[in-house]
Amino acid sequence: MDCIFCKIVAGELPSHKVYENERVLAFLDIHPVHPGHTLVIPKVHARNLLEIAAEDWAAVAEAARMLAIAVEKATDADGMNIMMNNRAHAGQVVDHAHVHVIPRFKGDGLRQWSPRSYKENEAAEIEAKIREAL
Ligand code: DGP
Repeated sequence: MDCIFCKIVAGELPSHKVYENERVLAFLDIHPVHPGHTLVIPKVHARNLLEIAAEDWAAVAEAARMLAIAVEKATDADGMNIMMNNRAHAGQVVDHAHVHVIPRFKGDGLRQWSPRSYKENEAAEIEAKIREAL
């Protein structure tokens, strides 16, 4: 499999590693929103959140929590975004699950998405569909 992040895990490609344990690796994003922008990945390949094993996700989520605290401290950030793109149409470029840990600064001007309002009955309908899908 030709996966960039698997090659980073295997040490075949260089990276600035900031943390690892038996399930998880965290390293600096090569194109940071701000310095300190970190990616947290499972060592075992999974394409995205929708396909990752529950145990690996639990480990990635806990590492992202720890790293949010560490990156905020290290960069003196004013806030932190924890983000994940899943599948190409949601902005995922690298097909190995990864959580972005991004320091944010007062007035940095980044916008994430444009909110909208629900139409009549729309919220109740999607609420029912989500409950049914669980
Ligand atoms: P996403 O759009 O969520 O799939 O983000 C992928 C991120 O991966 C993007 O911010 C840049 C980063 N990236 C891509 N290739 C490499 C690489 O070879 N090394 C590192 N450190 N980061 C990479």
